Amino acid sequence: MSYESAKATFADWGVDTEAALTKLAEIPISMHCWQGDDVVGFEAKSGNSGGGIQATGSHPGRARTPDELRADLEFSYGMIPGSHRLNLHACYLDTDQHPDRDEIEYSHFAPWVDWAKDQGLGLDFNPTFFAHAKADDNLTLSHPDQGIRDFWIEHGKRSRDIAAQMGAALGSAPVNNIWVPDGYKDTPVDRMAPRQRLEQSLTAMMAQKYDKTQMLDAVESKLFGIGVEACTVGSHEFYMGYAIRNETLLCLDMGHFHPTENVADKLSSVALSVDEILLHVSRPMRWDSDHVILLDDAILQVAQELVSASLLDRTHIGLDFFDATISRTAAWVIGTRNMQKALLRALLAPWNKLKDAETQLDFTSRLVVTEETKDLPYGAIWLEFCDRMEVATGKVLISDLARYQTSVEGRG
Ligand code: RNT
Ligand code: ZN
Repeated sequence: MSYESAKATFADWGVDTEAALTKLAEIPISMHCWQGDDVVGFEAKSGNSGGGIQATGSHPGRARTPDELRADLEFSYGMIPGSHRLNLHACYLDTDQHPDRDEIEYSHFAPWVDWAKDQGLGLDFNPTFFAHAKADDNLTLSHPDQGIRDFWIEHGKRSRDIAAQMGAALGSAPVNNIWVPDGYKDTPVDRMAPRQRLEQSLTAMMAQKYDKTQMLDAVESKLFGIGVEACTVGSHEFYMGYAIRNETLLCLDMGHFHPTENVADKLSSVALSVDEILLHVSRPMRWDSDHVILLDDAILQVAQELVSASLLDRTHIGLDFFDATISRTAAWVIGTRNMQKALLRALLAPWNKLKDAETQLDFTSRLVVTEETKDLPYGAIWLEFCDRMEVATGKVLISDLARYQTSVEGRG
């Protein structure tokens, strides 16, 4: 179907496709660097990522250096319509020096900032509280040992400072997201003490205040992880309360709740108590939280809530998945485009009709409209978007992705 006739079909439902395309082009997605190298990073060490977030698989082509990762990112952004952001983790520093986590400085990330400037990308940042000898107990900011807590507090302080300097250099405030793996494999006898220690460490770490135009603090909860099945110190209730009391962003990772919980349902509730939200869009599967996102119901519902509840302006959309069994670049491209496709569908919904029906308790009409509009020609609108943004679709996309993957397979 041509764009013009699809546009007329949507107009019939009272939906303005031009407005939807304009809006979609303005929504940045923060693509996570760690899909490109299986969460390994560029520190002088080998081994797995630790903290229960190991990527599995051995598909060829993993980026081994910052230059390889940037090349893969450039290719991937070229396949994604619109202009976006890069979400960097502190373990992805780019320097010949070997600073420990409590020694990192802005200069170790300056090449990323120069590159982001050159590419027209915004940056986001994350302190790395895992994959380190001082995290081997699965306790960091809540560790009973003051020395270990101080080490991680220093890492967190430096990360915030680095993020603020990145923000100043790029004129766009990074979200600095804090996730710690802290928890217990078996049932603890004291859940209060570690939570008090985490609270105190966070307070010490965030004592320095930064303007919201420089950087934004976010905190990320989790239900459980491999190795911390019995108790996660930074639970949802812990960080929800923390974010409200301390006016930070709350990060909702879609893989960090019980599988029957619906993260889309949480957005409006959370938005009544916190100013801004960070999303880690992910796809949980059984005990794993990080499969590549599909255009599935969970993603569509999150996008619908962002549009229906007018939350786009105060939600930072970040992605969080890693799959080492497939092309890393294809995973980025398909996952990010799926987030955009979900947003496009949400922007193309006849919200007035749906909300009117609901207010009048006419649930029959609501059902008929949600189901009938599933047949609308979203594909033609997406093709038009990609066309205007000059990115490939369909068979060309498939062959471009395959060609790039072949070109990196010699990396070993
Ligand atoms: C882990 C969290 C966290 C990480 C990244 C690498 O469960 O989701 O966001 O995935 O920091
Ligand atoms: Zn996450």
